[in-house]
Amino acid sequence: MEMEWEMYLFPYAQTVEELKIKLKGIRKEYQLENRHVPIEFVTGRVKPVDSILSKVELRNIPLDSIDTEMEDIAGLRIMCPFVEDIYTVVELMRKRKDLKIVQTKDYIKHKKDSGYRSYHLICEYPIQLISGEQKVLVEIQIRTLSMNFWASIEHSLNYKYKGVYPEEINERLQNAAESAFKLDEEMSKIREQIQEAQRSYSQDKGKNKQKNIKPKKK
Ligand code: 0O2
Ligand code: 0O2
Repeated sequence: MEMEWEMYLFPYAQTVEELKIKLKGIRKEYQLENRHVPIEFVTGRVKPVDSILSKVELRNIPLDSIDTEMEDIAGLRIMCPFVEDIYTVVELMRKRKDLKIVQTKDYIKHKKDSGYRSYHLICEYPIQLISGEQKVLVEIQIRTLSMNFWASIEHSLNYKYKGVYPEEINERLQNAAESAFKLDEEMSKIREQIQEAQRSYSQDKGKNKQKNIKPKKK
């Protein structure tokens, strides 16, 4: 990569690294507390220069305003086990004091025409440079494993067909997106039933026990 690009993209690379550590920290905290972990894994990337340049051309973005016009130069992706977890993670993000959400896109309640589902947060993240603070725009995509499976494959096909699919493939992709979402719904139902079964089991256990001494949490 040319030195100038590397310097220009440094704040974005720093943002991705910092946020990856922080988001993985959330995962660890849930694990330590023995609670259901709403994050399966986190990935991040800085948009490659050639992708930035193609988007600049496609959208007619002036080169001197890509820092405000292009929201996904820094990109984080959070994969969740269940659809409900996505909204838990969104709430966690809202409460954070180290970033500011400037836009939300709920492509789960309003899926895209392609069949794409995910929840996107566009955030402003302040990083500390030797020259002072810089606010960096970052896109955080939050999705289930199933949504990720569909999007990864569709994305690689998109590369081949440049977004214009033959009608039959288009239809199959739409069907596959619906099947992926049905899988999410089915998994959520199974989870609810298990939780219910666990609740009634622990209630029964509680009745039979005379003493149930546990250290109190502060
Ligand atoms: P990257 O590429 O920068 O994201 P740790 O060992 O604690 O640092 P973690 O996440 O607990 O990391 O380890 P794990 O779960 O073995 O994952 C290893 C790497 O693979 C992690 O990336 C995960 O983000 C990534 N990963 C795990 N499962 C999947 C998957 O199903 N699909 C994809 N695409 N990636 C996955 P790193 O190490 O943070 O690097
Ligand atoms: P990459 O890095 O190749 O993934 P808008 O102007 O708001 O309507 P915009 O700015 O394109 O639309 O943003 P959008 O659609 O909210 O989100 C952009 C990113 O979401 C894309 O990045 C993809 O990562 C993902 N995405 C959106 N739609 C689809 C889709 O139909 N299929 C797949 N696989 N991913 C999708 P880029 O720009 O493609 O870059």
